[in-house]
Amino acid sequence: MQARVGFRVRKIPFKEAHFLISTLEKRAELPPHLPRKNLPEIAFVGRSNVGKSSLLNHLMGRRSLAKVSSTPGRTQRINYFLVDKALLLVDLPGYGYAKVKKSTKHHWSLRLEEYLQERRTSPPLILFLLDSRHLPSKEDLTFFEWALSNGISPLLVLTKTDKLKEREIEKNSSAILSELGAEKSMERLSVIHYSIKKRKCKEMLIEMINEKLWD
Ligand SMILES: Nc1nc2c(ncn2[C@@H]2O[C@H](COP(=O)(O)OP(=O)(O)O)[C@@H](O)[C@H]2O)c(=O)[nH]1
Ligand SMILES: [Mg+2]
Repeated sequence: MQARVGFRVRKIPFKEAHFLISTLEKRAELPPHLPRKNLPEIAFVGRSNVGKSSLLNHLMGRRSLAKVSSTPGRTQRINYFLVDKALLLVDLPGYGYAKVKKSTKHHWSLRLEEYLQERRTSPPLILFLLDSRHLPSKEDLTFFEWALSNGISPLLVLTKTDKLKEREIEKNSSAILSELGAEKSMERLSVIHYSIKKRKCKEMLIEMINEKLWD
């Protein structure tokens, strides 16, 4: 994935975003006015309520670009956003919300997999969100293994760190990484401790995304 202007790699500043399309379809037909085809994609993956939509809004400095729901499990659609006319952000349905009917849960995980397998660009940059207060769920572990075995090394975002004390963040972060078996894949894994209440998190994430996109 290279976006070069002359010989310089272009940095995406995450300044401007607009909603493109919301789809239940297996493969989204993106609107024809895209600047070009095969834009790099950044997908947000994680269980319902982990903070995917909040992160997307925080990153773009918008209050309600992606709908933030206090009722978990509401975002069933795949929502596409165009950023700086240079990449697509993809807000995927969350998985693993206990109160959802089993058939619906199955449907969601299937759709996540479909998106990942049928993506237009390869591979997408995946922001894998985990709540900094909890150990990964079984589904988190399954997803992580699946990603690694498909050659995708997600950028790990530990969310809601404002709810923890500094030393708890470190402690939980080690426990989460160890649970993921991340020692084995350490060199490929980037981790960020995130809070939508801290501005510097956003700037750090933008740096990390740009590094990942153009390395
Ligand atoms: N304190 C705090 N709350 C957060 C943070 N990120 C998300 N939340 C809250 O977590 C809930 C779920 O967020 P949402 O973005 O809808 O999660 P999604 O289901 O993964 O899209 C909302 O009530 C958010 O306000 C954070 O960094 N700090
Ligand atoms: Mg959401």
